[in-house]
Amino acid sequence: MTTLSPKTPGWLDWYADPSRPAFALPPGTVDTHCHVFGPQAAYPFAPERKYTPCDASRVQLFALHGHLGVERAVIVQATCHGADNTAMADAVRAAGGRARGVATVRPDVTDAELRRLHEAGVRGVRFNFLKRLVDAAPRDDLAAIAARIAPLGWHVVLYFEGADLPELETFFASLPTPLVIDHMGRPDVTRPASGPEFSRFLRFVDRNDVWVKVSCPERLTVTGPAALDGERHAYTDVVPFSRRTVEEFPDRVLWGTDWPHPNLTGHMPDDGLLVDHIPLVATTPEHQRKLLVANPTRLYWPGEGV
Ligand code: 0GY
Repeated sequence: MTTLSPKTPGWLDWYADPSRPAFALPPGTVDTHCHVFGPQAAYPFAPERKYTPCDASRVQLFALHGHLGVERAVIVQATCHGADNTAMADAVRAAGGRARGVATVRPDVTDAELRRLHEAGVRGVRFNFLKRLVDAAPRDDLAAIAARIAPLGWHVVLYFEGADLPELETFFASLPTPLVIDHMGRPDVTRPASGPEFSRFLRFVDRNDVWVKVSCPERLTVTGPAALDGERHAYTDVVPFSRRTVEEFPDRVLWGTDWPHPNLTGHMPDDGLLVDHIPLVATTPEHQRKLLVANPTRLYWPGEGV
């Protein structure tokens, strides 16, 4: 019998009983950023991982999506599984065409493995620059991976801290694929959304073939989930950043839950409240349709003609 590793001390489990959102997601809504963790007994975590999470299975993910009204998903490989994409790829296959995947691969990945991942529904790889999550990978390795996946029509998902963009952006601009940026490039939301740091980020988006996930208000917030106006409006300090992004790039923004919310230490969000955050960010039905349906469908299910 395999011994299961205990969770990282202080680990917060995902919210077991999310509220029903007041905002009705439009038909065809895609959650472009969610993960599965294990279950560990079936899909062991990677030895090089930096945290051990609770289990968060595909069955639990699909149940959450049913509850919220999400119809399709992009399941992003979580760092606790390293470059073993089995749990993610099995989840994508199990969704029967209603999910796509984003993998983690090493430079020595074989063509056969890339083909197998593509057949499962994988359409991108993720490059992660957060030292608390992964050891740094040589840029030559990342460039080599990008060159391998470009002919498949895949993209590169980038996860980095806003403060690191000046040092990374030349490298990002050299990559031969479309780019998808996680969580708005993690801005410091105590600074103004109209200030130089976030403006630089948006200039980078403007110059390049870049999509932006306006996701993770619960991770970026400093003020927290308090519903300041007595409505179901949480994480209001993040709104100026996400709203500016949606208004400047309505055709290149994506939304995601980030379920099961790895590594949050202060609080675990109610996923229903995260859905009710959307109309604060995309304030018109047209912007909501683009954010939730049209843009992710174009990126992950091209050919459907939305
Ligand atoms: C996220 C954010 C985090 C973690 C991971 O793969 C992961 O471990 O993505 C984080 O800790 O900020 O996007 O899920």
